[in-house]
Amino acid sequence: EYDVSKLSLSHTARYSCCRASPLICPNQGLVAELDVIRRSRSLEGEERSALSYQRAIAVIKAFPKPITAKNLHGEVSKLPYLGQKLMSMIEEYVEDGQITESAKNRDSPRFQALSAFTTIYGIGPHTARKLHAEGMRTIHDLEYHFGEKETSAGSELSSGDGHAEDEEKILERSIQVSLTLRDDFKEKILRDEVEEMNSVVMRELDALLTGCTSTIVGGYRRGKPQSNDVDIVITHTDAKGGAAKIKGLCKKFVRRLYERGLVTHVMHLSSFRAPNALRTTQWDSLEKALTVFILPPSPDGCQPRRRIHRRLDLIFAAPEVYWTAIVGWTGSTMFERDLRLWAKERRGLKFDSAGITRRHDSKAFFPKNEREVFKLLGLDWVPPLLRNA
Ligand code: TTP
Ligand code: MN
Ligand code: MN
Ligand code: MN
Repeated sequence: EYDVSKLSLSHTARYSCCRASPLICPNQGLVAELDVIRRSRSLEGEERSALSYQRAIAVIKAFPKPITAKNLHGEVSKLPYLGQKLMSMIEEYVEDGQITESAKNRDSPRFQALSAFTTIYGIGPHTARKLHAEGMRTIHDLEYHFGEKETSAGSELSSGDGHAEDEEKILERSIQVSLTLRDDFKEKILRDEVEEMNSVVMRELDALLTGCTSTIVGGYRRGKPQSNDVDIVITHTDAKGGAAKIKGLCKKFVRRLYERGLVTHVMHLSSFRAPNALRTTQWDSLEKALTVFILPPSPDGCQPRRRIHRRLDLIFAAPEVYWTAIVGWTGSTMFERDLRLWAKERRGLKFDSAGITRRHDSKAFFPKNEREVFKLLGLDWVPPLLRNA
């Protein structure tokens, strides 16, 4: 579909959305080592420091050859975001194949406990630290702690008044569900199953409303052989009347999937919200459902399927914002962050999964395909497989 050598991307660019970042890079070991330190900083709530490491890691991911003693003090030292401290760590890695600080973090019981806690969907660094401070050290401690409270699987579906549920409650239910299903959630999802889940979802949707179409986004679209969840952006093919048809569809559809036993839990269901209702900057105003999905038994019955609970994220976009939603949900997180930053700092535009707007007069733009999104942002095209910053 594209010829990498013809892309005018530069690995020395400061924004990761201007670089080519493959899934597997020539310095994978170094990346893994630095990522331990990044995770440790993030778990401790040192977000600025974590972001510095993430930027350095992203630059290394885009560096097209192995880092050695030969290029370390030349080319490598000139890359952006590699300050003195990072350079000495990279030097240590080049010499010894490991970094003292990474080893120190890896061996820390606190790091291990916080890491284990955050594998549970719904537990972020803040909650992990809080639970640790309350004396919890293992997943079993969490089970005991959260086990006492009752849980209701689909209560978001039954509250019909449209009031957003208390965020703390949403979080708590997510944690309870993830704890219960953690053995299933540990199992990676292969590409075949991702595609099958998309087919089943779209077949069900077609029975509710014809003319919808979808794109599988997230890590799958970036070429990951195994995913932790499945992310699907959905729109309607009717360019004119599609927006009206999409409105309210998310909730109706998830209720249907729930009734049919395909969705077993709803972690979170959001409709259009007031712009400030949710402070987390990464969230957009699209209708979306974060669910737990399970494939039906195979239709012919002769090949019994391993039926495992899977995390499934459904995002509904009106036709005019379909492509911005796809770009916004393809990731990676670092790529998305720099896309927004680039749009703001260099173009005076606000990029969001729910649309692109000009900052000074709020004029909205509606790109008709993915290449147009990049063109509008004044960026060279970056194929999804090279967005693994
Ligand atoms: P994820 O599903 O969290 O991650 P992933 O698909 O890259 O990898 P995997 O599922 O295998 O772990 O997020 C998918 C994309 O969705 C992410 O790259 C950006 C977007 N996203 C948001 O815009 N806001 C969010 O809060 C989250 C979690 C993701
Ligand atoms: Mn995903
Ligand atoms: Mn997801
Ligand atoms: Mn199960």
